Amino acid sequence: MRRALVAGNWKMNGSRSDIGELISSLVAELGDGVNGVDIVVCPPFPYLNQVADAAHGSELVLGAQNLSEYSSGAYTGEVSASMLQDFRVRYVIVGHSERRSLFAESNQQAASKFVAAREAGLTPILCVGETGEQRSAGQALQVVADQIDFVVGVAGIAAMAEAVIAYEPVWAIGSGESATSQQAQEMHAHIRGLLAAHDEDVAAAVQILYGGSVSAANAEELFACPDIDGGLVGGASLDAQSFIRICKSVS
Ligand code: G2H
Repeated sequence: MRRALVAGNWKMNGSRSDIGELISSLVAELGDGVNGVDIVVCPPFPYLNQVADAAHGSELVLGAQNLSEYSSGAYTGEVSASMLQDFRVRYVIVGHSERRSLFAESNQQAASKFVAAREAGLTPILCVGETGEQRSAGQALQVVADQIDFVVGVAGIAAMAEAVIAYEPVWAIGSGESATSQQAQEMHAHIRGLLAAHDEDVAAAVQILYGGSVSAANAEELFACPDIDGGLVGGASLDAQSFIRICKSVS
C-alpha cells in the first residue's frame, strides 16, 4: 500500500517572520505526524535553514523548489543538490510548469535535474502537466506521456520507484479551479499505466500527487481517488490552517 504525501510549495513568498510563523503553526499541529501521510514543506532557498531548524525533531520533512543540474563550479546563482542535502533537504521539485514556462526549462533539463537530485540522495518530485490549449486540442495524455517518457529514457525506470510524480495541469495552477477528480484520476491512471508498461512493480509503488488549486475544500475528494496519492499544494499551503486541513484530508 502506498503512503500518501502532501507537499507545500511556498513558491517565492514570505519573509523571515512570515515563514517563522507558518512553520511554527505547522510544527504545532502536524509535528507529531498524520497517520499514513508524509508531509513536506518547500520554502524558498534563503529560508531552508530557518525551516530546517524549526522543524527539527518533528515529522515534517524539508523540500526545495528547484536545483541545478550541475554538481558544482562556475554557475552563478545556482544551487546544487549536495548543497540542499547539506541543509537537510530530502525532496526537491523538478520541472515545475513555472520553471518550464517562465524560465524555459526543457524536458532535458528536467531530466538532468532529476538525475542530479537522485545522485545526491534527494527524492525528486517530477512535475508534469498539459496546458489548457493542449487539453482543448485533445493532446493532454500525449503531452504528459512525452514528459514522463523523456525522464524515464534518461534516468531509467528503476529510478521512478524512488521518485514522486506530480500531475499539475497548467490550466489549474493558481487559478482557483482545480481539475475535477475525474480528470485528475484519469491522468493519474494514465501515468501509472505508462510506468506499468515498463515495470508493474514500479508503477504500483510510485506516489503520484495532484497539484493545481488544491484547497481544503477539494482535497478530500481528490485524495479519495485510487491513483491520487496526495497533493502538491501551492497557494493553500501558505495558510497554516488550510494546509493542516489538507494534510488531514487524506483518507
Ligand atoms: C501548482 C500548485 C503548487 P497552486 O503550481 O505546485 O500551486 O496550488 O497555487 O495551484
